[in-house]
Amino acid sequence: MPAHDFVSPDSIRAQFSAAMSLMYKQEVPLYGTLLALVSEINQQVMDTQPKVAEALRWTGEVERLDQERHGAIRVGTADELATIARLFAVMGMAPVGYYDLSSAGVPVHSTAFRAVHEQSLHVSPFRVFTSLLRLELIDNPQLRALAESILAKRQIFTPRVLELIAQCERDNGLNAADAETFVNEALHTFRWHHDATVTPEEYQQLHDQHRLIADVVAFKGPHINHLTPRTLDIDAIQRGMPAKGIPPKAVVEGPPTRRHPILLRQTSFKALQEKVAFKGQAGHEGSHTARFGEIEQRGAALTPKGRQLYDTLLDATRAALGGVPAEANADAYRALLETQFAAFPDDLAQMREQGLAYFRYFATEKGLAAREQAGRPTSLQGLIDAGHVHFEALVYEDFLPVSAAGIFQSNLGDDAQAEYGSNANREAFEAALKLPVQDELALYAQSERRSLQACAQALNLGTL
Ligand code: OOG
Ligand code: NI
Repeated sequence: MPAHDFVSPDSIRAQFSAAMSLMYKQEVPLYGTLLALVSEINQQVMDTQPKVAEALRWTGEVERLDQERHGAIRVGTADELATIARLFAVMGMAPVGYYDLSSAGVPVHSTAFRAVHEQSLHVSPFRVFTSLLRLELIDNPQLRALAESILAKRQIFTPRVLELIAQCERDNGLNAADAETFVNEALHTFRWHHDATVTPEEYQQLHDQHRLIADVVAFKGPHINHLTPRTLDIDAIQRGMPAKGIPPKAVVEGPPTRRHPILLRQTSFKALQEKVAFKGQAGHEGSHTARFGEIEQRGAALTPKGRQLYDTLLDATRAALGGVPAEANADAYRALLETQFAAFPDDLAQMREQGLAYFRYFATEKGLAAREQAGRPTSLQGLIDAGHVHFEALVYEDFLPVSAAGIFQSNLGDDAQAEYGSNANREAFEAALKLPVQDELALYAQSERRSLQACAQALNLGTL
């Protein structure tokens, strides 16, 4: 089949993202309520904050905002992870970043599957935070063996999706009809299953070890556990949730409110109690809590220097609070966060001059009009000062689950704190994945570089 009959991976991802959102809306009606609130608030921000709206127009984020989602799944075995990677590759998603969550008391390590090029992200920024269970961190050999034997028996992919993945790898693409089938078949892997694969006793054993282990092992597949839309004002969301009958967690995770947001701020509502049918228990139902709602606001991607400053200020805030942020100390936490983060400049020019964030550069009308003029500025700073080049922060496309461990804890229940120490093992993760994970910082730097090259070309300059 000629290549021009193939659907682009970006378009398959866009289709899949829309299909996933529709499925989740049916599975979790509260998610639909949340989407309505997010879209209401985003519209308000676009209407009342012209500077924010203008920045989003420069970067093109205004066009992707409505479809922007991240999902999260947890798989049980190395084979499942490697096949998930092949499935996501059909949709142009690659593993980016390595996250060790054992340090946050969760026995998994993770990556984020996402598009890596800004043009692809523009078409569909859909991401899936994907965790692999680490049974090797469980020091109960019987339980480990039980979990392994249960996981060895399940197949989380439909036969047809496996065929289509292989076909896509062989032919280097899928035509429109196959792409549509692929999307529908792939969706099955992420569905919620009311029927557990274990008896109530087995479920209890798994659950007693860690709630997350039961969530991964006791079901037919890695149901999507949340699907998160992007808001332009998470404080307004946090305030607006109770009126919609959605109780939010006590504090928003991440940096404080700023004029120029950085990284990621997230809030969530508690996991739902789901009815579950266990094996050998006809007619009776148990329950399981796994799925929750999350909302996020995204800001500038930080350089290593910016990230270090962020981490230092967040640590100082936690130290000053002298405890975990919760309902009782939420106001004190917010005040401390504000105070500490006064040391992080809230001005794009300063953030750029101090090398704290990554940026995107654009040739302006004025710059284009002056491109033949003798004596015009040719250095980046000169062009910026003369208004020939405009810049905006590059948006953070990744995650902060360890520093936002509050999301995990509030959803696992406060009784579920576990200690695994710090057990980062990227090599083992990549061996399971059968791929290296990409370095997110290198991707931001490349994107910044490409925008500078495009500017130089548009302005008829050698390099910038
Ligand atoms: C993943 C949590 C990570 C985020 O937004 O940081 C995540 C999980 O609970 O499986 O989605
Ligand atoms: Ni999330």
